[in-house]
Amino acid sequence: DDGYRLWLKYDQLPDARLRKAWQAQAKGITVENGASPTLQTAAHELQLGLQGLLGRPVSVGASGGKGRIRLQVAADPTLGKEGYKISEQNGGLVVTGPTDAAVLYGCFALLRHVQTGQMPPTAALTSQPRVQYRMLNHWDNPNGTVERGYAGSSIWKWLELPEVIDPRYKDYARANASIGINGIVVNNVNASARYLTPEYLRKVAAVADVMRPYGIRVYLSVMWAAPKLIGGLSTSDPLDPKVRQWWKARTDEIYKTIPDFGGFLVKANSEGEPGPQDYGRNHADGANMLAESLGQHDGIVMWRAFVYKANSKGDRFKEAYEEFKPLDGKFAPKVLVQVKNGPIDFQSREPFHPLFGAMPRTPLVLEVQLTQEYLGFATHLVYLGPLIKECLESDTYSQGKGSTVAKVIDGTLEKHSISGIAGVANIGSDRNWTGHPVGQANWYAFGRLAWDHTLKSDAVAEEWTKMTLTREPQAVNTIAQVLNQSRNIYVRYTTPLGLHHIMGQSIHYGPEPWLEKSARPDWTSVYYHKADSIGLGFDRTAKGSNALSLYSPQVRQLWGNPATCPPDYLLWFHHVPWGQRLSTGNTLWDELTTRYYSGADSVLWMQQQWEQVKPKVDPEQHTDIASRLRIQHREALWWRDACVLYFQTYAKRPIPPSLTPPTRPLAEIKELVDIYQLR
Ligand code: BDP
Repeated sequence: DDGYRLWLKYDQLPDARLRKAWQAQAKGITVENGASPTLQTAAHELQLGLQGLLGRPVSVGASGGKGRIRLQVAADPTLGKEGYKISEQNGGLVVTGPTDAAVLYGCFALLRHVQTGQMPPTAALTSQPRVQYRMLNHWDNPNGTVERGYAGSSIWKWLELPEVIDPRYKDYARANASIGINGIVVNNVNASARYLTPEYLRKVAAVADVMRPYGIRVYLSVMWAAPKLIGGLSTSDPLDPKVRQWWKARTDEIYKTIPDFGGFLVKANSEGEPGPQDYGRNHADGANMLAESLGQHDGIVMWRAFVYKANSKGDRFKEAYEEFKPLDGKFAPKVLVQVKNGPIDFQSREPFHPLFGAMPRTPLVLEVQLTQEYLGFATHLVYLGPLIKECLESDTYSQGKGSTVAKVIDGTLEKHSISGIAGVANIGSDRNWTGHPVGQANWYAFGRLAWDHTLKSDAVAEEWTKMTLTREPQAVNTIAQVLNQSRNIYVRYTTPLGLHHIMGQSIHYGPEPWLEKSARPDWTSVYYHKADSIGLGFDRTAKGSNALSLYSPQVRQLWGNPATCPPDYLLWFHHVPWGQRLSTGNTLWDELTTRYYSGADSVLWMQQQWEQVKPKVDPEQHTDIASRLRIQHREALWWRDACVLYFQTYAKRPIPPSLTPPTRPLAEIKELVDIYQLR
């Protein structure tokens, strides 16, 4: 098994009783209400899946009859626009939904039900998405490279499009539709203006044609300076009438080429990208101009809040908040502001971004990263379900207890009519799509949680495992446990207790806590960990940068006191003396070293668990993951030794006697980093 089929594996159900029960219910598929491309797709997907799972032909047609599954588009106010219902009517199953796409989602849900070994439902199964725009963001470039992509090159073959349609595009669409993703931004946020040229729009349109039957709309990241770069104008000032006119004409052109175009994603005035501030305007001026250019078209603007000024003397943690909070209420109705889960940048654990709950008048999109930029690329096994859930469940207290990030972004807290969530894709041209086979679980979990953020991440892990790796209950259990622990394990051997941003410069791989100089101070490690002879950690209380003041009083109170601050966030907010006793009973130094050691040891535990399931998993997949786990252990030791020895130069304390001190000196490890970074 080379992993290409992802979780859409429809191998025959081993349980004959189950097969029989389903066979009686699924003799054929009847499509009512004509045959739009999406309904046809739904019927075809259901047919494909059922034939595989049940091991016999399933016909598709317009006629009825006993034992056939009926697909039916029917108004149902309880289902929203995209919700589905699978129920029994007159002895047969009916998949209904108010739109074609809803029926498609219902078909995939039905397949999931069968594939995870459940009997035909006795009560109706209904579900509707809690978030409206469920987006994958590709950071893919015209030349086929992928920014922070670790699974080969881009799946989009721009040079060959629009004539050559790689069959992968359709398989990609199927996978996304099966988990409810309904929008894709095809290009990098560090955008090339090229995508707005007629030549490229034709290419993007060809991709959109493949996505459309699967209910997926295509979006573009835009380069702010496009009017200058490709429009021949002398400015990109959003308030300049010529610039406005240029965008309006461009947008109309886009909709002529792609009638269901979704809209724009914008990174502006961030990390050197141009933006409205270059002309003395603000983010709202820029976003509103683009929203205006969309006119009557059914499109949106997602404006990113990932900004931090060059040469800032402050704390990077606060910068997006300081720039965006004052703009709350100033954005046009079609604008959503897209905010990363945490205030710095996709670290292995971050407190939730203080903008959540702080911009009640603006719909906020939660952006999470599936590509593991700071989480071991495609080498380390890290299941991100728990990370995503941790953010969604964080309580902002913005309207009292229970004002979770989930309720902020699904629009229920502030009663917004539009809502969105975005995952930065981890997909590439590798045969198995994601490099690490478990990367597929992150794509999967994102989609499932985007649809319904109340799902439990461990239940999603189990579901994915059953659909992808094995159906044997004991093995499913073992693998799901590994998945569920994996993120905490990664945090322990890299950045325990709230350490952050101490990784290798630029590449963002491996440890480099000693990094003191970079193009900007907030790209170094020492900026964040602040190790000295007294202790470790970034004081963000009122005595320090006071970033804590950006949160609601309840959050501030909890995190602002080192005694009540959860150990996982401790060094995010406090400079803690090495000898300070923590709630765990250990001193900071002992706790830190113990976590580094137990994290690295836990990778051995993961290896043992993986060995146990060997007879139950495809051999090719098993070997691949086992090999990657060996790298992971070697690199966990690298992180452990690097960090323990480096911080020891400040703490000047012995490694606790229960742990075996590293055998290699710090100097040797520093050289290792140089080799990795090819410096
Ligand atoms: C950082 C990445 C950088 C991205 C940037 C972003 O290092 O490559 O361009 O985020 O999100 O994580 O814009």
